[in-house]
Amino acid sequence: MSKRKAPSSENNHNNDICEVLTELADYEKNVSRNIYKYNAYRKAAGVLAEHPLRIRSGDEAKNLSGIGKKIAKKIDEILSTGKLRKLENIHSDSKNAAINLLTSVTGIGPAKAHSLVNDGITTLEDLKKNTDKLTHHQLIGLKYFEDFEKRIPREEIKKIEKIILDELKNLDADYQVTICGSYRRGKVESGDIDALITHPNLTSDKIDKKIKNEMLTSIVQVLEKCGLITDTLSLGETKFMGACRFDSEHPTRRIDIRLTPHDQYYCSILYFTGSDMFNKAMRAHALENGFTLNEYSLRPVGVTGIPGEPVEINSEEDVFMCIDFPYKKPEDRNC
Ligand code: 8GT
Ligand code: MN
Ligand code: MN
Repeated sequence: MSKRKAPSSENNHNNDICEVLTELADYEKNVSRNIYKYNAYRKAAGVLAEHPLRIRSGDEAKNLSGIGKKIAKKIDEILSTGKLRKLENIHSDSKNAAINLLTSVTGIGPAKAHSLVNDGITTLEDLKKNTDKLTHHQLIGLKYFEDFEKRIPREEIKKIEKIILDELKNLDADYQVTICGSYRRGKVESGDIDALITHPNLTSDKIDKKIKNEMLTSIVQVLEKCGLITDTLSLGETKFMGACRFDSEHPTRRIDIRLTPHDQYYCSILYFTGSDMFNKAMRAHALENGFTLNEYSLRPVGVTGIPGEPVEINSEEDVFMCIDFPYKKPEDRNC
């Protein structure tokens, strides 16, 4: 994943309000560490971003799902004054600013950021002087901080996609690769590259952790050898997080690679395409229709509440159809 951002600003009639709510969400996540409030602000921002009209008052906003009294009041303040005192106060607190900066380094979460700030470490310069306090992941995050902040143009991801396709074809012609995330949703720029890979020989009924890990390791090795992958943040059984670079003229980019069983490929594609808010809405819809959906499978939930055997899924459309949810193309999943 990449660090969360505000909902898309393209065609968003309530962009200014969404930006404020997203900043409040980040504050709740990183500083207050209140995930409940974080989710509430993100949900409100998502609903407003999708609303086809400009909201004129808090009262009007309250008619939308996910917007209650407190957020409505904030919307009124933003509409009448163009700003929000609560956010101004948050901005004027230097501890908040430090936590925000530190959590924008990949690998540094809210808890680590708090402990660093308590140790008096508040800037990137401070971090560079205290590398003994950082994990390997955090050190790489610091090393490429400026590069990782840059958005990746679609054209560059296309070229990187081609390299991955060509290299894997040489390794084994049966590999299938899909670049998911915001790229698959048609965005002109992305925060990172999310590559999903499967192979017909890899099925969930004969999962062999060792074989899976060997497969992922050999994929990473091939991509290192050709010069694409430059650093490893973490390498697990099915998930690689790292850094890559098209060539020395381009910045170093964040790349996530996941290896998924063939029979779970479409549920995984759906999940990793996102957006995360679209996924939330789709999962909720699935539950209302008696199914539980995750990155692996779609399963019916009986009266007992215990999920049954996974439904056979051969396309993304299958998932939409099973839960009676109107199909949306990846480009229409940007909420
Ligand atoms: P981006 O351009 O900022 O990278 O936007 P993105 O491609 O939509 O976001 P991402 O963070 O790269 O996540 C891509 C998908 O991965 C999301 O749709 C989400 O379902 C899934 N995802 C992960 N890990 C995590 C995580 O830790 N948190 C969240 N919220 N989503 C995650 O794979
Ligand atoms: Mn990602
Ligand atoms: Mn992404």
